[in-house]
Amino acid sequence: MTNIADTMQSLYQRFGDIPGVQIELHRSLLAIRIDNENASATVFLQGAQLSHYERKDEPPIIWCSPLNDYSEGKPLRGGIPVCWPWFGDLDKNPDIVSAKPLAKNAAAHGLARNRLWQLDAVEALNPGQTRMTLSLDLKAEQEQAWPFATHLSLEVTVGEDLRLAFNVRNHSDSTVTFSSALHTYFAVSHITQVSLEGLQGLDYIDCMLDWSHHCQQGALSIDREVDRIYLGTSRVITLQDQGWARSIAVQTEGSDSTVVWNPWNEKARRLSNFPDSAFADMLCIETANADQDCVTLEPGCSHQLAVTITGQALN
Ligand code: TA6
Repeated sequence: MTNIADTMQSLYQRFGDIPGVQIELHRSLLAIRIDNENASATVFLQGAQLSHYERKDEPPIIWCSPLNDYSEGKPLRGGIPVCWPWFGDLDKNPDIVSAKPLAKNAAAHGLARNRLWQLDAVEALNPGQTRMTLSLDLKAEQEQAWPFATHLSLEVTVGEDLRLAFNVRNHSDSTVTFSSALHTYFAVSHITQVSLEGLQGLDYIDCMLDWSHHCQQGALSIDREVDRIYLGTSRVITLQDQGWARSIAVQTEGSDSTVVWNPWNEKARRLSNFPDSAFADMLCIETANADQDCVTLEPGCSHQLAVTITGQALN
């Protein structure tokens, strides 16, 4: 197990000459910071977790908690956690999810966000766009909860838009099924100033109402704790923010489910690394393969879950 100093030196040797690339150490976690003409972003090797993304001279698009302590093995609160090979509470997943009979007392949102990924490539595509690729190889014999040889990769493209493409390739001899999500925490001017367009008419599972099914009527505004899995969401969802006079388009690939979550005040007080008042500053719109939208892969097959996040001024 190489130590942090060796890893940091190796990353600088490999990527330090690329314009706008910084290698950062936040307490015990290494991160790559990208700055280019259009935007800046930070991605941690732990969990391949993007923590920050903002465009020049604009309020941040991604929210990250100021209470994170950046300790090893503890996912950051905020950013875009990669949730895999199960989304949320494993016991709430469909029985077909391969980890269910294997993982006991499993932590929420799977194992990928707690692992140390490796940085494979950083490319300055042009002065305003930088792409980095991270990967994680899981060996069957090392994973009690997921004993299937699997290659994960995450491609992050930082520019006028932000795009994450999460790829899972099944290198085992078994057919496997997983659920997953790119668990995006969006920054908002104030939770009472925002609404979500593009969900109207969709079926959703309301996790606050015993996982009962409902149909979304019109745009979604948030005035309480919301924890919903929208189904059939292969269209664009738009976050309208009147306070910052902007809209954020969330376009997905390989996903037919989207989770919308805000803890509101009560749950905010119970959450770790989450300021009590921060429910007003964020809204999760999570690009997922959740519940019935879970993914089954034959040996040798792969699946890509991707999201493109585009901000524009409200006209
Ligand atoms: O995606 C919504 C959710 O499952 C919520 O129920 C809440 O638990 C949130 O994820 C945060 O999960 P975490 O494990 O990061 O605290």
